[in-house]
Amino acid sequence: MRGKKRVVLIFPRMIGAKDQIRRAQPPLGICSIAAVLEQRGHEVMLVDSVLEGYEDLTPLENEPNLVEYGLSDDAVVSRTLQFDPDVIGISALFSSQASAVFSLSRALKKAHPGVPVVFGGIHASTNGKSVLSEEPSIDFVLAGESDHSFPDLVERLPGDCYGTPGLVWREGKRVRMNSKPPFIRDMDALPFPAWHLLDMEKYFEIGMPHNPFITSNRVGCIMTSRGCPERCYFCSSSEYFGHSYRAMSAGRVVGLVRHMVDRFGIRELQIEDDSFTLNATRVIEICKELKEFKIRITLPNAIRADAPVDTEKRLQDVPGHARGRG
Ligand code: B12
Ligand code: SF4
Repeated sequence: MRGKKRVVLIFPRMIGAKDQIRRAQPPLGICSIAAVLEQRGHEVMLVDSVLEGYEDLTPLENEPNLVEYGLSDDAVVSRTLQFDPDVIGISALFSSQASAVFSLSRALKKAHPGVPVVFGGIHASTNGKSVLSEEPSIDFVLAGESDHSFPDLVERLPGDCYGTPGLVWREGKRVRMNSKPPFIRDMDALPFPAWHLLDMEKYFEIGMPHNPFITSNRVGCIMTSRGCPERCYFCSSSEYFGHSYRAMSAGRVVGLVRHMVDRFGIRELQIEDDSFTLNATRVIEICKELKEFKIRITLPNAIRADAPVDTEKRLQDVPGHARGRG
C-alpha cells in the first residue's frame, strides 16, 4: 500500500415523480465500500446527495411529471473542496441517474483537475464502455461488486492500476476492460456498512425509506445476501449479482441488527435482499433471534411470491412482522 488516501464517495441526485413519494435511505453500495476502505486505513467522506439536498427539487426539461432531487453539483463540489480527496468515486444504482452522474463528474473534474474520477454501481457496470466513450470527465469505470476491488484501485492510483479486476479505461481511442472481480463468497467477512459516515438522524427525520408504511421513523435497511438463482426476465439484479446465492450466517445478521439498534436506535428493519427466504433454515434461525429486539420487520423487496410456505408461517411469529410487495 502507498499510504493512507482520502476518498470521497458520492451518491448523486435521483429522479422521482413530481407529486409522489421521494424516497431517501442510506445507499448501501457506497456504505459497504467505505467500510472496507476504513478497515484498510483510508479516510473516507460519504455524500448522499439525496439526503443532503432532499428538499432541493429541479424540474426536468420536457418531463412535466418528473423532478430531480438532491444536492446541486456546486453544493457537492463545495463539500469535496473542503475534504481535498485523492480519489473520487461516484455511484449510481439506477440508469436514470446517469445524466446526474455525468454533470456532477464534469463539475468535479473542473474543481479537482488532477484527481481520478471513478464511476461504479449497476449502471456503470453494465454500460462501462459507452460511459467512457460518452463522458470524458470520467477517468475509470469499475464494474462489479467493488467492496475489495475499489480499495485495491485506490491503493494503486496514481500508479499502474490497469490490472484491477473490473477496470474499464481508455487507451488512445480504444476503451479496454478487465473481467469483473469474482463474486464475494464470504458475506460474513465484510465489515458492517459505514452508516456512521452519514447523518442517520436526517434519514429518520425524513422518514421515507423503501417501504414508506412505517410505524417508527427509525428504520434500518440491510442486505443479508447477494445473488438470486431465479431468472425473472425483467430483472437486472440477478444479472448483476449473479445466480449463485451468497448469504450472511444467521449469527452475522443478528450482530448487524444489534449494531443498528445499539448505535442508531433503530425500531424497524427493512430487508433489501433479492431473495431473503431462499434458505428457510437460515430465515427461521434469524427470526427466532430477532424476537429479542422487539422491532418491526418489513420486506419491501425480499420475498418471491412462491417463497416456502413454512417460512412465511414462521415469519408471522416475529413480533410486528409485516410484508411489503415481494
Ligand atoms: C434499495 C433499492 C432501492 C431503494 C434505493 C435507495 C438507496 N438510496 O439505496 C429505492 C426504494 C429508492 C429503490 C427504488 C427503485 N428501484 Co430499486 N433497488 C434497491 C435494491 C433492492 C437494493 C440496492 C442495494 O442497496 N444494493 C446493495 C449494494 C451493496 O449494492 P450496490 O449498490 O449495487 O453496490 C455494489 C456495486 O454496485 C458497486 N458499487 C456501488 N456504488 C459504487 C461506486 C463506485 C465508485 C464503485 C467503484 C463501485 C460501486 O460496489 C458495491 C458493493 O459491492 C436493488 C436490487 C439489488 N440487488 O441491488 C433494486 C434496484 C436497484 N432497483 C431497481 C428499480 C427498477 C427501482 C425502481 C425503478 C422501482 C420502481 N418501479 O419504482 C425505483 C427507482 C427509484 C428512482 N426514483 O429512480 C432495479 C434497477 C435497474 C436499473 N439498472 O436501473 C434494481 C437493480 C432491482 C431489480 N430487480 O432489477 N430501489
Ligand atoms: S426472484 Fe427477484 S431477484 Fe430473483 S430474478 Fe426474480 S425478480 Fe430478480
